[in-house]
Amino acid sequence: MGVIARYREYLPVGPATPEVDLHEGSTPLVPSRNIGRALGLERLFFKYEGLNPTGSFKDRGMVVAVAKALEGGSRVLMCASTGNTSASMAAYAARTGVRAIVVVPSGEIAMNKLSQALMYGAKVVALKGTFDTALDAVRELTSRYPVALMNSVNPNRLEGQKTAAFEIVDALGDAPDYLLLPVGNAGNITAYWKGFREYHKAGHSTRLPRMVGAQAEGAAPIVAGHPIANPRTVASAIRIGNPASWEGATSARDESGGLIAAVTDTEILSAQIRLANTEGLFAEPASAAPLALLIRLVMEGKIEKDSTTVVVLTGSGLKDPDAALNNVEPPIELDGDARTLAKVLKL
Ligand code: AN7
Repeated sequence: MGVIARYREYLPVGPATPEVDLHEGSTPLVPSRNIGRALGLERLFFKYEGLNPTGSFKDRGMVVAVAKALEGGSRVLMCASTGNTSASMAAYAARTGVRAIVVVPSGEIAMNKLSQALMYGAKVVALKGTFDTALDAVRELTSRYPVALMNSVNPNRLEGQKTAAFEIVDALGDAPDYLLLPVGNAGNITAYWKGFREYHKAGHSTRLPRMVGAQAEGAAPIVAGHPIANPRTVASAIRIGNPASWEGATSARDESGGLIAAVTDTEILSAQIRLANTEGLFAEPASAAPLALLIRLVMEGKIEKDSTTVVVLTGSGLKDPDAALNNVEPPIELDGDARTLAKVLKL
């Protein structure tokens, strides 16, 4: 079952909305076995969004946005992307038989995300500049031509993405105390906050979480309080200098009593390895940013040890293996038999 079927009553869909479904959503809320204990946190969970059909949380919003675009008669879909949005849009466009055009910042997106968009049959344009340049161009074109804008400025994207908050409440029986996630274009933090509030209002939870957003230090416009012209970070998914949902992010932060802070690339990569090494969860660098922030906040004594904390792992580590492989030992190259192998391995 996809998110439209599961949460239909909370979504802007009706009898005229076409059925679209890649079995997105229903991702596991994995309890931490090791990091939580090491940090002294009793209840730490990972929302494992890398298990969505195209490997990121984007599928939740895309399925709704594509269904609504089809309902409205669109035949051409377009987005700007740091990679995951384009992969997701291309998949749902392929499934429903409409054209997909994606504009990505040239040389700035992970190869595996690009391969997804190409394999699903999208027309891919690598535009010189940043994600923000690409989004400006896409916004202009979609306002002038009969082409549907599929970035998260499309409200149907956020409607679908809010279902992740519902799932967390359904799994825990209540909202967590803290919800940590990466912030790039800021759609997801906006969507989660909307989801938690709606579900609370519907009586499914007794409380609301504090929303904690992580940006990368070289791409932290919301933390800095102004747009960043040339965002820099190893976490290419969140290499964004002027988030479209800026206001949504700061409202989520302020209304929930949360915070948005920046972590360094070193902290991101070390959190990424720790997550893979000690939990068996391989997430892409952007997804490790909120874990890096959590580690810091715990050290600073800013998270109560008995709190229920959820870290959203927004995308699969398989999306961007290059970023990870720079930080692990390469394979041992060996020409030999079992005996030499045993010796090298010190068995
Ligand atoms: C893995 O694909 O912006 O703050 O164009 O791929 O809602 O933007 C991706 C963003 C976090 C940030 N984690 O979410 C795109 C794109 C992963 C991501 C984010 C993205 P938003």
